[in-house]
Order: sequence, then structure tokens, then C-alpha cells
Amino acid sequence: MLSRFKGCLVGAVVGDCIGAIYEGHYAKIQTSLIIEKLKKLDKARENLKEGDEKPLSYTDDTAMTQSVALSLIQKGSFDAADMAKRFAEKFFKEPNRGYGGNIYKVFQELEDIDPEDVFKPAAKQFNGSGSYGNGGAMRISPAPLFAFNENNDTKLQELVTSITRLTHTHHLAIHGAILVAHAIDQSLRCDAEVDVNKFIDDLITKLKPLEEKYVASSQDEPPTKKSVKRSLDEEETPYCAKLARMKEMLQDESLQKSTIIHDLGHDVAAVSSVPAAVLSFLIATQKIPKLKDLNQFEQTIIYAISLGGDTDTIATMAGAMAGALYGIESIPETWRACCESVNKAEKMAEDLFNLNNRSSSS
Ligand code: F2R
Ligand code: MG
Ligand code: MG
Ligand code: MG
Repeated sequence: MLSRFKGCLVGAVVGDCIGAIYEGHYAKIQTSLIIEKLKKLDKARENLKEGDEKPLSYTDDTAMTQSVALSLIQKGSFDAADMAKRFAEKFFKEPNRGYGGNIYKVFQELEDIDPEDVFKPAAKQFNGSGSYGNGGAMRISPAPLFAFNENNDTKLQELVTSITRLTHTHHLAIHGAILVAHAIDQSLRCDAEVDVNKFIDDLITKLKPLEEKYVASSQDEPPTKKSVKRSLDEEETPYCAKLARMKEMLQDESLQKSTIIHDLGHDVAAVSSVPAAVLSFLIATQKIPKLKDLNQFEQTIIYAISLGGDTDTIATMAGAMAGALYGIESIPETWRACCESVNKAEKMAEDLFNLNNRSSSS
């Protein structure tokens, strides 16, 4: 299990660093070009000297994941004021890590806010609707590790909701983060042979009550029936609709990437990037014939990036799921050596693992 904890956090960093090369390339990217690029980077790395910077830098995805992990580790529980302070401090120290377009407004207010008010700035975003960006989902990997031994879906959802609400209060951002957390949790508990239909059904079972509860409580007008087929984004329960669509996709031997991009999305909204990450992870569990020379962790990352769009974030989420399943040994040494801050992620995974052991023996 320690290998899987490390695989999860290191997989997330590697996905972010490699994916960042292509973030914002909105066309699909040939897998052979990504593989070629990685080979070139490895050649360049061979010439680096001790202490030189790693060729691939991490982005906001990893910066915020580090804050989540360190806060949980050092406080031993969720401490809203501490985590919020870490987010803001890290942003002001390195604002050029490619943060989302609006989130800086939250950090500005968080910088010297009264600890009781830490959830308020996020709730004000976008005229009170909150951000639906994937900034909550992209950083959530430490949560299922922290809560692993408790093995309680409701408590995991509460923890994820609290962590996400510090910056993202829109229901789609929160449900997206919960979906990523459950996918990681299920991966940690899975055998190497994943039953993809069961994996998806389990996710739907967990997401459905949340999406339905939101629909029931929503003051919005129900979406009007359209004569044309509605896009999955407009479904009342979009995550469950996309998960159901994934089951069809995984049976389709002639599945095209353009179909995935069209039906699931690949942009900065949580609802149009979290499903692409889950699908990339699940496709690689079945082995991708075109990438047969790569192991399944590598296949996950290359496939996730090849969808284009928000590549760092889709790959970091898929990488966390794949690392949680295949373990740290599946992440090539050469990739780890190219990416900034891998050692830090490994150490944080070890600390989260030890926290679980401590709480189960006390
Ligand atoms: N921002 C990026 N990538 C683009 C630029 C990279 C960099 N500047 C460069 O070129 O070097 N990547 C990172 O942002 C995503 C996570 O974003 P997050 O944290 O969710 O931010 P934010 O600002 O809250 O939301 C992102 C955008 O989504 C739209 N949006 C969100 N909620 C909305 C709402 N309720 N109404 C209307 N629009 C909403 C806005 O356009 C936001 O700016 C990750 O990809 C990370 O890697
Ligand atoms: Mg990023
Ligand atoms: Mg469970
Ligand atoms: Mg991104």
C-alpha cells in the first residue's frame, strides 16, 4: 500500500509536469509526438549536473496539492484556516505557476482574512455562483490517502467538499473533486485486473445521490426539453450521465478521440475534464493496443495528454488514479528524474501512509 500511496502523489506530479508541456493545445495530440518529446527530454536530462533544475516544472495543480497534503499532515485533520493560508502564501510566492484566470481574487482576500471567514471569498466568485473550474479536483489526491483507513464514503465526501469550498463553491466543482477522490480511493482498493463496468457502477452509486440532491434543492428552472439531443453537460446529473457514456465508450473498439472530446470535454471546467481523466485511466486498464510497448501507467499519462485541452490537469488526475493502482514502481525512473518536486511528493505520501498507520493502531 505504501507503493500505491507514493504512486498516487508521484503520478499526480508527473502527470502535471509532462501534461503542462501541452496545456492549451486544443486539438488532440499524436501519442508518437508525446513519446518522442519525452525521449528528447531524457537525453537532455542525462547532461544535467547535480543540483541543476529539472527540465519539467510543476504548475498550480501540484502547488495546491502540496498545500493540501502538508496541511493535512501537519495538522492531523482538516484545518480550513491553515490550508487557506498555505494556498495564498504559495500563490504569492510563485504566482506564475499557471493558475486559473479568476482564482487569484480568492487568494487576495484570503491573505489576511479572519480565520472564521475563510470560506467567504470563494463563495463570492462569479457573482455568487462560485467557480466551476477544475482547481478543486486537480489538487484532491491527498484527501483519499489521508482518509484511507477510515474507509467511509460519507466522511471522504465531507473532507473533499471542505477542501474544495476554500476556493470553489459551485456544485460541479465540488462533485468533480468528489469523483476524483472516489476514483483514487477505488483504485487503491482494486486488484490489478480492474472490472471497468463495476468500477464505473460504483462511482455512479456514490455520485448519484449527490447530483440528485443538488437537483432537488436547486432553485433554478429545470432545463427545458430541447428537440435536438441535449449535450451531456446539460443533463441534470452530468457526472452520472458521462460515467454511463464511458461504459459505452469502453466497449467501442472504434472509439475516436474526437468523440471523447465532444462527449466528455477537455477544458478547465471540472465537468469537462474530470470525466476525461477517469476515462483515460480506465482505457489504460484494458491496455491500449497502439501503446503496447508502454506499461499501463505510461499509457494512462500519454493517452490523457493526447486528448489535448487542459492536459496538465487531466493528466495529473489520471496519473493519481493510475499511480494508486499500479504503484510507484510503474512510474519510469526517467520520467521521475525529469519532473520537479517528485521527491517531495514521495515524502508526503510516506507521511500520509504513516498517519493512517498511527490512527489505526491508537
Ligand atoms: N489556468 C490554467 N491554464 C491556462 C493558462 C495557463 C498559464 N497562464 C499559461 O499560459 O502559462 N490552468 C490552471 O487553471 C485550471 C484550474 O483553474 P481554477 O483553479 O478552477 O481557476 P478558476 O479561475 O476558478 O476557474 C477557471 C476558469 O473557469 C471559468 N469559470 C469558472 N467558474 C465559472 C463560472 N461560475 N462562470 C463563468 N466562468 C467560470 C473562468 O474562465 C475561470 O477563469 C487548471 O487547468 C490549472 O492547470
Ligand atoms: Mg496547471
Ligand atoms: Mg469504501
Ligand atoms: Mg490545467
